[in-house]
Amino acid sequence: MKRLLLTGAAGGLGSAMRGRLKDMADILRVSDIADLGGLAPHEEGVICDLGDRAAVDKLVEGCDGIIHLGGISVEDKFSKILNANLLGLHNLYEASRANGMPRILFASSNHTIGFYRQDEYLDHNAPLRPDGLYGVSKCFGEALARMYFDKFGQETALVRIGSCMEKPKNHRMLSTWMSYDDFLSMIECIFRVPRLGCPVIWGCSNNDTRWWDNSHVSYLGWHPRDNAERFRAEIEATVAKPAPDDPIAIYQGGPFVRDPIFAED
Ligand code: NAI
Ligand code: 15L
Repeated sequence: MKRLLLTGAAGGLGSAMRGRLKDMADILRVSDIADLGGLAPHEEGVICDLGDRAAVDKLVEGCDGIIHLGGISVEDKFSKILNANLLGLHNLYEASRANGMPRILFASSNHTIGFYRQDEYLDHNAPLRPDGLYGVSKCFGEALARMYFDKFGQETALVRIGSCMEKPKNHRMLSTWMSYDDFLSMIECIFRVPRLGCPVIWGCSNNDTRWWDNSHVSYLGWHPRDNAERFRAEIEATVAKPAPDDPIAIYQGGPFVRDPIFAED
């Protein structure tokens, strides 16, 4: 494709994926509210607050695909979540509708279903059970995307990312981890498949102890290759195992289930 937009490009995942996306498009438009650092020759940078409707309209103009990672990525005050994850999503979808509806990858989260137990195996039909306001905002994003698909035909991959980082950091992430390589191959499949629709895709590697069933999206041809199991010995040697009655060890959302509702200033 000619121009691919990556929001949240200054964040943890955005920074890790930015270079890896080089061959996906002639131009990678990287965007964030935070400093984007130096730009590679194939990149163009746009500083933009997702809550700013006019700025998001301009941001999306001329893009043939969107990887939407931008937003609040952990539990926070509702006002912050409201601006970035609710208003921001609405702005993005309206901008997309006005600009030819490029295919979107929406970075949803396992925190849409964080209150399921770790001994439950879920498919995409499992009712939502968010574990905080952050998780609720991702449920909103999924519902908004679905509505734009049903009403207008806007295609979106609703990627419920588990834990996408260099390597798993604790026992829970042996189930939820997704490697950067597997995320990249998923992105390639999402933008290559002739008809995407608006599927939920569980974002985890081929972990022995994964909790999620992706068989409904076999048409994507995505075959995650990594397996967190190779880090088990290291985790067991270096990270204290939570007690079995600790919510971290009980619920799929792990520590997020214990977060309070943060007070506004
Ligand atoms: P991050 O917090 O490191 O990056 C998010 C980026 O969004 C930041 O650079 C931030 O400046 C930007 N942002 C925040 N508010 C903004 C606004 N109003 N306007 C424009 N940009 C704004 O998070 P991370 O880990 O890189 O995650 C990326 C996305 O993937 C997030 O949407 C997150 O919810 C989602 N996700 C990530 C997971 C992971 O394991 N890294 C797991 C599940 C979901
Ligand atoms: C998320 O949704 C967060 O954005 C990320 O920081 C991780 O904590 C991840 O979930 C997780 O559950 O490990």
